[in-house]
Amino acid sequence: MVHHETPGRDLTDETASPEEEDWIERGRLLFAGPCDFLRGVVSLTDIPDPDRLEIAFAGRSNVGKSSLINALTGRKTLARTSNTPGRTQEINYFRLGPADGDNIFMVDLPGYGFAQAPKDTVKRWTRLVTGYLKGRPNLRRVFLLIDARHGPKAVDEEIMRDLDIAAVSYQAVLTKADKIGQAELETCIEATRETLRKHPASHPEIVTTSSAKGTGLDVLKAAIAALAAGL
Ligand SMILES: Nc1nc2c(ncn2[C@@H]2O[C@H](COP(=O)(O)OP(=O)(O)OP(=O)(O)O)[C@@H](O)[C@H]2O)c(=O)[nH]1
Ligand SMILES: [Mg+2]
Repeated sequence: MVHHETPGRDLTDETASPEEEDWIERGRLLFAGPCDFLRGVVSLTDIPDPDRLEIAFAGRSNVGKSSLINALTGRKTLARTSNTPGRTQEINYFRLGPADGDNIFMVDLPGYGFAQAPKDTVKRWTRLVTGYLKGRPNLRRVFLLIDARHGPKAVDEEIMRDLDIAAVSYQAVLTKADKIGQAELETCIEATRETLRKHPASHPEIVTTSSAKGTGLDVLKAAIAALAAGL
């Protein structure tokens, strides 16, 4: 599938190829179907069996992981969100697709890099998240969320290094694009591209999103549908 990085470009417009349009439609259907919360995991010993394909949303605390899951599924309260960083404290498992048919695990991770939390808490979350990211055999892709206002930070690069070493594929997703102008957005895309160049396991295409405005959701859904189809 060919993606384009033009900010805010809608792949359903006249420049989308029939193949792209097909994936957009498959993504729409996938996310129009059931998505159920399965369980929150606080210890890797409680993690579900890796018996199906899995994708995960990772990123710094408050970047918008849970909001993006809600926006993708069109359900405002599926994943809990908050203004206060550190909202998600567990590895939350969602089943995307019918319970009795083909489905995948979609995972909402606790954020990393939350400096204000107590040291022990930060350690526990970091251990949980990095342990998960390095040791999940069915993890097909990590969507690494980056706040479009700030661009990639040192902690994001640490996670990228972990994923490179573990050979886990990941793709950068810029969030909160509604909060900045076009020029700032382009600067952020360029900075992100520059960072990704240094990281072999990264997917070269960057998806720009806004959960608030719905920007880029169709592109992300299409990418997930393609992964779910085994591509
Ligand atoms: N304007 C705007 N605000 C957003 C967007 N996405 C998330 N937010 C806000 O950002 C804050 C954090 O969102 P969450 O989805 O809870 O972030 P998170 O990454 O899950 O945070 P943790 O669970 O703490 O790691 C909330 O106040 C959201 O309303 C967006 O696309 N646009
Ligand atoms: Mg969250």
